[in-house]
Amino acid sequence: VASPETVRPVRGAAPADAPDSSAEAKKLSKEILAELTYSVGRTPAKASNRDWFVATALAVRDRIVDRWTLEHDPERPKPAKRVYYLSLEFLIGRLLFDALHNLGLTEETREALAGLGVDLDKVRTAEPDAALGNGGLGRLAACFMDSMASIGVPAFGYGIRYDHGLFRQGMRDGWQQEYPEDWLSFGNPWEFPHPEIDYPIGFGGYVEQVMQGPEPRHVWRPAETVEAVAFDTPVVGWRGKHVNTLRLWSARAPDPISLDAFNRGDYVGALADRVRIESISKVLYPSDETPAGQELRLRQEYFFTSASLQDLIHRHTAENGDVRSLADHVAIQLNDTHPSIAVPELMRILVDIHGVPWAEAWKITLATFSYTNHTLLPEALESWPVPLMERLLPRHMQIIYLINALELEAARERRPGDDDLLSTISLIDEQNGRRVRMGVLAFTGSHKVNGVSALHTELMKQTVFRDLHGLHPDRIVNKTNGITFRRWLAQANPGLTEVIKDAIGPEFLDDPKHLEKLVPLAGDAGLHEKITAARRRNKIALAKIIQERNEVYVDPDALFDVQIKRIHEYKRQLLNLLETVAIYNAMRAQPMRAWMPRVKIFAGKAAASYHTAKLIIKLANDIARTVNSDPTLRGLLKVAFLPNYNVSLAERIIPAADLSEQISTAGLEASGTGNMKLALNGALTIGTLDGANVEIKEHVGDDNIFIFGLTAQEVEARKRRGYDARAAVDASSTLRQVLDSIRGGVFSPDDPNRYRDFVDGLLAHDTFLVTADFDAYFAAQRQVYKKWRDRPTWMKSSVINTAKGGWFSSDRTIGEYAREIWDVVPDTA
Ligand code: B1H
Repeated sequence: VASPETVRPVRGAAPADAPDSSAEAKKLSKEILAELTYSVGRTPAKASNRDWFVATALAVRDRIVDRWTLEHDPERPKPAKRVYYLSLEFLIGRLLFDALHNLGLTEETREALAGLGVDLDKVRTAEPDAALGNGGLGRLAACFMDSMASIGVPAFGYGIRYDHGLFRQGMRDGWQQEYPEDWLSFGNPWEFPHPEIDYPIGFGGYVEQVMQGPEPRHVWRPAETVEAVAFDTPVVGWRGKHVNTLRLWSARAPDPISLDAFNRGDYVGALADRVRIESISKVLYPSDETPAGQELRLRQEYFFTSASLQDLIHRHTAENGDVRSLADHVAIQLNDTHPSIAVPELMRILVDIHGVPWAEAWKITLATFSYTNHTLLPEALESWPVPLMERLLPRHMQIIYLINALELEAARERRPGDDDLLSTISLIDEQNGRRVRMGVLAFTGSHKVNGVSALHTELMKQTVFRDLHGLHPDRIVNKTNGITFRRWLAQANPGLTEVIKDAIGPEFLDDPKHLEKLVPLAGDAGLHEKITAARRRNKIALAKIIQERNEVYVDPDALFDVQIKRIHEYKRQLLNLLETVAIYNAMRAQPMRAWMPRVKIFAGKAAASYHTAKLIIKLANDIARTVNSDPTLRGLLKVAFLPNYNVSLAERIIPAADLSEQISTAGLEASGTGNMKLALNGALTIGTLDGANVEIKEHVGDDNIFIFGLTAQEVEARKRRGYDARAAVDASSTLRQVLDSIRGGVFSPDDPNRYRDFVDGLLAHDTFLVTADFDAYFAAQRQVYKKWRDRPTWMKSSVINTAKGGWFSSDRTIGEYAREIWDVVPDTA
C-alpha cells in the first residue's frame, strides 16, 4: 500500500504508485486526490477523515452531476409531468453510501482510498447525519426521494434547509438533555447553493381591491418580505439511471443590515431585523405528532410552500407557456398538513396574479394537489387561530373563507338540514376559539387523500374524515408505506445481503420481489448457519457500541430485543419496560433456572417539552442501572438505552436485532416503517394489530410473527365503556408486583418517590391501555422464548420475514402513487 505522503496528486494522471487496481478505482483515486488538493486545500499527509470524506463526496458528486445535467439538458424532451413532494421534513442521514451504492462504486471507492492509505469505513462515519426530520414522516420522505429517482419518476423534493436539524440527545443521570445539532458546521459537499434562485415571501400587511377593467382584483401588500434562496442536492437513483433534485429553501433578509441603526451606534439593533427574518430556516421543530402551534412554525410552513409554488409555476410557464395547463404537467403531494397553506396560495397565484377565474382556478387546484395523512391522534391535527392567520396571511384568510362558503353551500344542497355535517366539514373550527383546520383544508383542496396503511386508511374513513368521506367517497385511497431496500438492506446489512446473493442470485437488488426465492430455502440448515454467522457479526458490532456508549457488556449470543422509535406514550415503551421488570422479578425469585440470555435495547428521542416521555427515558435508564448491576442475574438480562437515536444508529441496530417491538395501542400508529426495516433484516415482530403490522402479518403468515393484544375495535369498545386500570391490575399479580416495585422506588433508591405520581396516574387514566394489554404481551413474550429455544424454527421464520419483505419496498409504494394519484408513468427503462 502506498504511503499517502508519497502520492502526488496530478490532474489527468493516475498516481504512479497506486496498487494494481481496476481502471475505475485508479480513476477515482486520481479524482479524490485532485479534490483533496484543489477543493479542500489539504495534502494527504495532513488530511483528516473529514477532509477525505469531503474529497470523496466531491469526486462522487461529479459523476452524479454529469447525469443530472444530462437529464436537464434543454435539448432533451421535457418530462410530460413532474411530481413535487412538499415536506417540512427530510430525514436523509448520511449520503455517501447512498450515492456509492446507487452508482455501483462502493468497492472501487474502497479500493481507491485503500490505495491512498485511507479506510472507507472511517471516511463514511466522518459524514454528519442530515437530520432534517423528527421520525417516520421525515424518513418516509427520504425513502420516497430514493425510490422516485430509482423507478424514474421525474420529481423535486421541496423543504427547508434548517441550519440546525433535530437536536442531539445527551444523557445526564439518565435524563434526556437536548443539545443543538450542527450538521453544516464543516460545510456540506452534496449541496449546490443557488443564491440567484430566490423568491420573495410576504408576511402581514393588508389586501387592496384595485380595478383593472370592470373586474376588481385583490392585491396583497405584505408588510414584510423574506427571500427564499435555493440549495440543491442531486438525488441519484439505483444504477445511476435518474437524478432528481432535493431543493431546500433558506431564508435571507432583503437588507443585510440596517444602516440607520448602525450609524446611530446601535450595532445590535442594526442586525436585529435580519436575525428575526432569517430565524425562519434556523431550526427544525422537534415535535413529533404534536404540532408546535407557534407563529414561527406557521411562518416556516408558508415560507417553504410559497417558494416552492413560485418555483414550480415559473418552471411550468417557462416550459409550457400557460399557467392554466398546470395540472397536466404538475402533481403536488402534500406530506401531511404542514404544507396545506399551498391550497389558498395556489388559488391566490392563479386568481390574483394570473387572472384565472375562480371556478377554473379551483379545478386546477384540485387536480394538482393530493394530501397524505399520517396520524389520527386528535392532538396532532394542525389548526391555526383565525386572528393569527388574519394578521400573518390576510389574503389567504379571505380565500379560505371563500372556499369554505362555496363548499358549505355545495354540501347544504346535497344534504339539506344536516347542520352537524356542516360543522364537521367546515374549514373553521368554531368550538375552540375559531381556528382554521388544516386537515380539512388539505382534504378539500385535493383530488386524492391517502392514509399510510390499510387499517389507518379505514379508520380515516370512519373517524376524522367520516363526513368528508361521505361527500367525496372516491377521494380517500390507501398507500401503505414502504422503505428503500437499497439503504435498509444492501447498505446497512452487507453481510446478510451477500448471503442472500449466494443463495438466490443478485436479481433482488433490482426487484425485491425476487426475495421470495428464499421461501423454499427457509428451512435450509446451511442457509441458517450463514445468516446466523452474518447476524452474529452485526451483533458483535452493536455490542461494541453498547460497550462504548453505555459501558455495559452484552452477550452477542443473547436474544437482542429491540424497540427503537420516538418516545411516545401511544408507542408504549412503558409496556416493554413493565415486562422487563416482570422478568427481572422472576429471575431474582429463581436465579438458578436456565434463563435464556436476553438484551433489551431501547433508543429514541422525546420532544423537549414532553415530560412524560422524558420520564419514561429516565425509567428505562433507572431500570437498566438496577438490572445491569445485579449479580444474581449472572448477566442473563441486560438493558441498554442507547442515546442519540438517528438514522446512522438505526443502520447499526436493525441488522443486529432478533426481535422487533411494534407494540402501540391498536388504532394509533398510522403505519410504522421501522417495523418493515426490522422484518426485512430478519427480526421477528412482536406486535399489536396496528398500522402496517397488520399487513406484515398477512405477508409473513401467523406462524412467523407474534401478535397480541386488543384490536383497534376492541380498544374503541373498552374506551367507550370506560376502562378501569385498577381492576386489570388487581387481576394480575405479576403486573401488581411490577407496578408496586416501580412505585415504591426499587429502581430509584436515590429518589424513592420519583415514579409515584406516574404510576398513580396510570392507574387512574390508562389512556393507552398499557395495563389492559400487559398479560397478553407477557404471554406473547413467553412464546418468543419458546421459539428462540428451537433455533431452526426461529431461523425459518426469520428467513420468511426477509423473503416476504419485498412488498414493503418504497418502490412499490411510489409506483402506486404514480399510477393512482399522480397519473405519471415511471420511466424504468
Ligand atoms: C407520523 C407525524 C408527525 N405521523 C406532526 N404524524 C409533526 C406529525 O412536527 N410535527 O408537527 C411531525 C410528525 N409523524 C408518522 O408517520 C406516523 O406516526 C407513523 O406511523 C408513520 O409510519 C409515519 C410515516 O407515514
